[in-house]
Amino acid sequence: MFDKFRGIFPALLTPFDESGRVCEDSLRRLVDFNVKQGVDGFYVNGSTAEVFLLDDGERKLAYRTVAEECAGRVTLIAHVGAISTEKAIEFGLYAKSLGYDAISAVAPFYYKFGFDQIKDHYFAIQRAVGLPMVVYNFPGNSGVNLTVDQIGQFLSDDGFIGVKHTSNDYFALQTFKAAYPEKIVYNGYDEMFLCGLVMGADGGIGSTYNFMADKFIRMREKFAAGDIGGARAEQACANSIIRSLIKIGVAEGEKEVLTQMGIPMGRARSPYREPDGNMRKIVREEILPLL
Ligand code: MN9
Repeated sequence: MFDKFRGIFPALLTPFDESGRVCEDSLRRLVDFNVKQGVDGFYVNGSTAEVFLLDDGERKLAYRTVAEECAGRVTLIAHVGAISTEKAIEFGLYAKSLGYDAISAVAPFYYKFGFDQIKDHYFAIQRAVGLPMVVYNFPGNSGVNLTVDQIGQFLSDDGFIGVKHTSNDYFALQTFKAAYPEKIVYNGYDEMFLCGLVMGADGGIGSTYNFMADKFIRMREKFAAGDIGGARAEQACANSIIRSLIKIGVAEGEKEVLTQMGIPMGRARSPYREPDGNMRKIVREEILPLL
């Protein structure tokens, strides 16, 4: 019943033009390029989109542009996460009006809310918006550490269809799958996608998929066919690229990769760094040859 939520979902980047505004044309090209690669859907306005560096109008423009360009070709998940419950609901209702299939939200961060407050936040968003919700578990960046039992309190509810698990804790990932086999578990760290598959993930939501979804699609196919050596080779190639990205900054580097591939992405917003000669050289010499 959740089939359309399985598979490879790029967490779309947000392209900017030379004056720093959201570039609709590049966003459309990025969407189209990925649909043609065979992705199963998109995760829109997630961490990779620099979502907390966008204003409300920019965020809505991205939801709208992606929905228009996709025109029903693939599944769409809108990340609506915000510290404010009201804001998250506003984004969720907007995404719903555009035909999105599901919403997702990172836990409200910075103010160190207790679990009761976090739980109320999620349920209020899901109930008000009325779309299926994917919990975004990203303790490394949000600073919010939810226990497996706490995440289970969401997964046991019909309004919640799964979890995007961006964590090294693969025991937790397997525990979600064991307790809620019908729900969708997305692997979050691309460099460990194969670990996620081994432990039962139904797919992945990732940033590097923006420019190398084909490797992750093949990894998943090879794993499903029992070709573990082949799947490991795909992961190894992806990881050589990710190691180079980490040297230059993942957010900055991913934009430079796509720019050099012919889809201009602009620079990541400050405080992210502007691309310099070294960044461009690493992308050109270490990353592009492996794509
Ligand atoms: O959500 C992404 N995390 C961030 C997942 O963007 C912070 C990942 O796709 C990582 O960017 C990727 C590289 O570390 O695994």
